[in-house]
Parts: sequence; C-alpha cells; structure tokens
Amino acid sequence: MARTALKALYFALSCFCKKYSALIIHVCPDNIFGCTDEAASNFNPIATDDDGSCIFLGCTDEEATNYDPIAQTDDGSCVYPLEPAVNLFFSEYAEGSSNNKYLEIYNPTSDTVSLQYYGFPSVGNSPDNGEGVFEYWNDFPSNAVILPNDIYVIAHPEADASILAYADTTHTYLSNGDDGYALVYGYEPITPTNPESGGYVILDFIGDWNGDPGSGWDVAGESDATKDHTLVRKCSVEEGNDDWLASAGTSAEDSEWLVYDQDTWTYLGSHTSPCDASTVFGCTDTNADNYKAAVAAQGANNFTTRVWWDK
Ligand SMILES: [Ca+2]
Ligand SMILES: [Ca+2]
Ligand SMILES: [Ca+2]
Ligand SMILES: [Ca+2]
Repeated sequence: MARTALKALYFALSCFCKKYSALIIHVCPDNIFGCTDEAASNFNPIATDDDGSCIFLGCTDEEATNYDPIAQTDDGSCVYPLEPAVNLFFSEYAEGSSNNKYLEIYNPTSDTVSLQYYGFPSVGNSPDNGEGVFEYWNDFPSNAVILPNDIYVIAHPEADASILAYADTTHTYLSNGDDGYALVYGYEPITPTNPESGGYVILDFIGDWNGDPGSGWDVAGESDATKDHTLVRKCSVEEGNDDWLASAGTSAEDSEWLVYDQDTWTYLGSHTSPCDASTVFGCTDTNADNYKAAVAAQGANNFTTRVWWDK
C-alpha cells in the first residue's frame, strides 16, 4: 500500500513539474504576437511577430476624393466632390460710421441655395499667411440658406437697428476699410492656403488678400471707397469677380460698383440684377448741367462734372 502511495505521489509531482515548466515557457515567451505596422490603429510597439491583426482606419468609399485603398475600417473621414458652385455674389457692402457695417450677398437664381459649403474668409489689414491666402475662414451658420432672388445679410452685431433688421447673421470682424473679404465655395483647408492648393474657389471679393491698401481700396475712381462708404453692385453685373481690382475699376464707367456716401443704407435688403429694362442711369439732379429727365437711378450721389452713362 505504502509503495503504491509513493508511486502515486511521484507521478503527481512529475506531472506538476511538467506543467510548471510549460507555464514558465508560456509566461515568458520569446515571441510576442501582435500588429507590428506603425500605420495601423492597433499598432503594438512591443510585438515581435505580426499576427495579421492590424486594423487600418480611413475612408473606404471609392466615390470619395480621399478614398484610401489600404483602409479596412471607415473612420468617417470621407470627403465627396461637391456640385458646381451656384452663382452667388456680393451685392452690397457698407463700412459706415462706428460699427455700421454689413455685407449683402445675392442669389440671382430661382433656387434656394444652402450656404453649407460657402464661406466668407478674410484677411485683417496685411495678409499674415502670405499674399493671396486668407487668415480667417468665416463660415455661415449651419442650415443658412439664400432664398431664390433674395439676399443674405451679414451685419456687425453692434450696427444700427435699421441694419440689424435685415441681418441674417452677425459677424464682429467686418472690415474697417482695409480688410479683404471673399465669398468662397468649397471645403475649409486644414491650414490656410490659396484656392489653387486649398480645394475651394473664390466667387467674389470686396478688397483682396494681396496687401494692406492703407485705409481702404479705391473703387470707381473714389479713393478709399471701401472705408466710410456704401458700395452697391451695378444691376448690370450678373456674377461675382475673383479679380478685385477689375471689379473695383478706375472710373464710374468701368467699375462694377456704385459708390455712395457713408451711412447710406437705402439699398440694404434687396438687390436688382439683371437690370430692369426700364432702368436708365444718369444724373437725377435738376440743378446739374447733365440732368436727364429719363433717368430712373442716379449713378452716384453728387452732381459735379462726372461722366454719366446710359444703359
Ligand atoms: Ca468707418
Ligand atoms: Ca483693418
Ligand atoms: Ca491699413
Ligand atoms: Ca442691396
């Protein structure tokens, strides 16, 4: 009996030892299996042997512009090509006394346009990010739209109540004359860059991003017209212009804009384009030498020796 018991004990001990040594090998393996690819989301820096478990995140939709053929798991980053931009443009701009400032944007189409992929990026004074590159990407509020043949007004939050009555949104940093604003379409670049490399297009400008003009830009031959004036787009202009200097022009004739005195808000809240068939531009002041009885809209607000134009 004792002999049998000893035999059994020996047998149990040897089993334990075998198990124990197997346990040592298992606890302290020479090889550590895991994902060894640093590009993977589950990269294991202590893994010695790749076990095929790597997971690559990215855009997995071939329709997207940033489709990643290596990605296995979609991380929601897909970006899709946009429809062509709708022809929206600046119809009016005011830089008046104190904070009486606004931008008016016109939708000449018969469709309601979502402003989701539009923005109004700007430069304050001289362009800190290099010539032709915005500093601030200003988005419209989410769900903002422009109704057909209607306008959208961005006003300074401390503008006169008569301006705020038309405001669709407010923006604190509107120009004090020398700050360029664009109307753009596309995605905001990860870092500020020009439209060529940034995946967005400039539809229109008031001022530009090419350098501090001093106090303001000249428009239609008026010096510093973007400061302490109101600019109204001529009804004959039917689209934006990414060339601000061409848009501003050098004379009342070649400019796309009518320049009005500081704090002229008469034209805020609506826009006409294309021109009414009956519109005749010219001088409406009967005291002027060049008064024209047929004129429906005056081209500017004085009656000096300017050259006027007829439609
Ligand atoms: Ca001012
Ligand atoms: Ca400024
Ligand atoms: Ca300046
Ligand atoms: Ca207007």
